[in-house]
Amino acid sequence: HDTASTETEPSSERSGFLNVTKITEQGKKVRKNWSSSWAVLQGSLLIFAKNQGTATSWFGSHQSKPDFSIDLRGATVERASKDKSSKKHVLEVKTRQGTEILIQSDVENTINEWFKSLTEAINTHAWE
Ligand code: I3S
Repeated sequence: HDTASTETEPSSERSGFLNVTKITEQGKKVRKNWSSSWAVLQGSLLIFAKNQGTATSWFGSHQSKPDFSIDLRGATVERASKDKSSKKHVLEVKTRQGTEILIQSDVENTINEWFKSLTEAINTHAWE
């Protein structure tokens, strides 16, 4: 799993820095812990790592390993309601495995673009 063809990548592929926190893990509420993370949307996977790495060298020795990844098959994404966070421009992603995360950026357009890409990825991979 060390190569990714750019030619075949759909338009839902996206990467960038986001603020992220888990709020639920396997159906259990966990304490929020916002951190800035490099996010990569690749197929049905949303991958988070502390530092930036390119999708193609993700697992290379000098690139940081992903902290965690989210399986988007059967997941949902929505704009988070105000009670989920006091921050602006927050998305909530819920997985079929019962993990919920919040992703946030102070740049509204960044979150709008992620919302589009995540929706597209979820729709594309929903029935896998
Ligand atoms: O949903 P909460 O509990 O209001 O989330 C806030 C807390 O996680 C807070 O940390 P403490 O657990 O030390 O109080 C964070 O600093 C805040 O950022 C969290 O709220 P926001 O509204 O920023 O998601």
